[in-house]
Amino acid sequence: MERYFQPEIETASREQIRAWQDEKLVKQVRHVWEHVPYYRRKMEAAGLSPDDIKSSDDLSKLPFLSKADLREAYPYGLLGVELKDCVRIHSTSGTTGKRVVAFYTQADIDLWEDCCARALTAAGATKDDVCQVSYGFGLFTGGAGLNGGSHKVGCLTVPISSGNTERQIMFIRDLNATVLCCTPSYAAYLGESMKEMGLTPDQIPLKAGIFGAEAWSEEMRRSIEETLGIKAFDIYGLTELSGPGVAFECSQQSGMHINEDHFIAEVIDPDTGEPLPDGEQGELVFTAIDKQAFPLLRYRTRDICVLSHEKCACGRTHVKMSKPRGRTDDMLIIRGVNVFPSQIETVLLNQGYAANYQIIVDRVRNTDTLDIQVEMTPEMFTDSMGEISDRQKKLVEGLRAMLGLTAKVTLVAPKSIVRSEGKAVRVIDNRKI
Ligand code: DLL
Repeated sequence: MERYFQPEIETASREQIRAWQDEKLVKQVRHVWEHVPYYRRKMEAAGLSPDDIKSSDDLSKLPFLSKADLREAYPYGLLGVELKDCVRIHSTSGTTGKRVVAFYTQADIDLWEDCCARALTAAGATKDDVCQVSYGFGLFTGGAGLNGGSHKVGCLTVPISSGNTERQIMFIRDLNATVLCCTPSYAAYLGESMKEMGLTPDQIPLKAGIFGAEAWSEEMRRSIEETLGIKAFDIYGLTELSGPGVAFECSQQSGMHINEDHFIAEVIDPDTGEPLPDGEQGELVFTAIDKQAFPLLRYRTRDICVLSHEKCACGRTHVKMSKPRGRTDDMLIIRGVNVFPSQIETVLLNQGYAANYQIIVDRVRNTDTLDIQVEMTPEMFTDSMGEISDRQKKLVEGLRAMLGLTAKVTLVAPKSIVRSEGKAVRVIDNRKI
């Protein structure tokens, strides 16, 4: 039987959802106009005042916000409340190594945790469950979001964070964890490790998984479900909008319901900015109509997907988004960590290399790998293995500091990386996702 965390909201009529959105949007626009000078200037430049926004029909008049705006306004420029009313930040890495910082009031955290509780409940979790939260805790939103949601549902929560696979498996078995929250690649890795230990799906107590923060295919879903003996649910979100739980999968596993009482979703043509109808693929744009501390209007996610208002058999009435089918920018997500090629380039240039490099990403035994081939300059070129190995080590360290990830670095001879006549292809992504 389908369970809802907030049935009156999750199964509300379309008219009711629309009425909430209209009312909240008008209020939010006025709030932003009065409290966020950065956005007010954008509205003024577009010749708009809050009186021009009378309902969600007027949404497309509002100017977009992009990651570039967030960087420009860093750190406090988009705050919608006084700093003393904020209780937490989370953060995500940015192209220049400068992070985007998102702020939360207590009400924002409550709202976000409700969204995560909806996701957990849709995956079948109840207060009888033991929920192991194996997303990272800290500035990353995965751990905190699902941890809060799990508390709201009343599960016995295991805030183990990511890593230390042996301990993960020990807790799953000893505490009879029934729900697992982590990135899909980590779920696959845990599954593989348990298989190697000789555990069959019926010896693994897990029954459901809530996996997101990176792209994953239906094939990967099936393989995780088989190895762990679970049903695997997708969850979507981004730091700028709170974190996980902006959208989540229900029992139908065919797209993610967007929490439309808090977020208005649009799909736009990334080139023209024109809103597109249901079923057409474009860039996902969100307007946060309830958030206080970081009230982003028409935020361009760069995620490419399709929206559908088709009736869902689960009974939920909120619009569904397809799995994101890629991004409009060059951001890579490697083991759940956002990586921009420009960050890698910064490290190389800082250590005296030229911008002749190639980034090769793959997925080996369900774990993302990051290999970087870097050309030595003619001045650096040497036959001494010791010298080369020292240089490689220094690059690995610099990259770890910048990205928070371990990469494999191979130094190659000058002029051995193919030069491009047009745009340089720096990234070769061999992952089948
Ligand atoms: O990844 C929040 C999150 C944590 C979502 C845990 C789900 C589970 P960021 O680090 O800010 O936030 O990265 C956001 O990750 O714009 C997408 O490109 C990508 N992404 C998130 N969820 C999915 C998903 C978190 N289910 C960026 N499928 C987003 C594909 C996803 N991509």
